[in-house]
Amino acid sequence: MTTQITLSHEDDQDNDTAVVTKTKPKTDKPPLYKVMLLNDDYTPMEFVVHVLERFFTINHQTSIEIMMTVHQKGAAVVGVFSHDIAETKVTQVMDLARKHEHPLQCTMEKE
Ligand code: TYC
Repeated sequence: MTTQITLSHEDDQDNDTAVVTKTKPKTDKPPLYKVMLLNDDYTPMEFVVHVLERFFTINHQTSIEIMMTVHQKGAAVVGVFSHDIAETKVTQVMDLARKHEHPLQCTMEKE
């Protein structure tokens, strides 16, 4: 992104019109995405715990707690990642759920 600045009359020594072009440093951080698990009535609790341990590297006790939060509240954020990593996690969860014929839903959303 560039910004053009037209100098005011006082700054313009030769009473000409000067244009300065600045280049903005590219420091914008990449956006992050929340990955969420949604509750349903059929996916076994043990399967959800397994998914959290396997794809999100969450320990057994914490996985049980997160699974119970989803079960009771309807949804929970299970991790925050770059766009590509979040997309991979969602695909991994959805593929395994489909393979086991569970209706588990995993979604991502910009933070
Ligand atoms: N509600 C499910 C049950 O009672 C368990 C469950 C938890 C399902 C979390 C999905 O993301 C989920 N078997």
